[in-house]
Amino acid sequence: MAVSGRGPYDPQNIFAKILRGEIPCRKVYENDYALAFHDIAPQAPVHVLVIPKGPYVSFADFSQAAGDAEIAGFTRAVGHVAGLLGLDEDGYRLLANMGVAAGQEVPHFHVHLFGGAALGPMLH
Ligand code: DGP
Repeated sequence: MAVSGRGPYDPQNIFAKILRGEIPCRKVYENDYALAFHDIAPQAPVHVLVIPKGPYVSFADFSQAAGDAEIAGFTRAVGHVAGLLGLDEDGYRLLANMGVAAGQEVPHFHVHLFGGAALGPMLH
């Protein structure tokens, strides 16, 4: 079910539990500020989620409240993961859903990274 992209951070959301190690994930990469892992319901041959380690619901939260080192660390993680997965040459898609209109399901800001095939015009 889609969640509001506004409001307080819920520390019981599923990605918070993954960050705390309470729920397993298939990790792709981690740095001080970000964790990347395979999506549980992939919509492309490669479908990875990259999440900041801090408590942000939306891109608005992240871009306003995170520190410069965190924004840099997260952004670099996204680019690094694309390279790690060998997607730089053929290309890939980044997507982030915010709030009800976009169908955001997990209220912890995250970027989807899709690749490994010719992608249609839109993916969730
Ligand atoms: P969004 O609609 O942008 O909030 O997408 C949330 C994504 O999170 C969705 O593609 C499925 C994925 N997801 C949900 N629960 C889990 C989980 O427990 N583990 C992993 N790896 N992915 C999950």
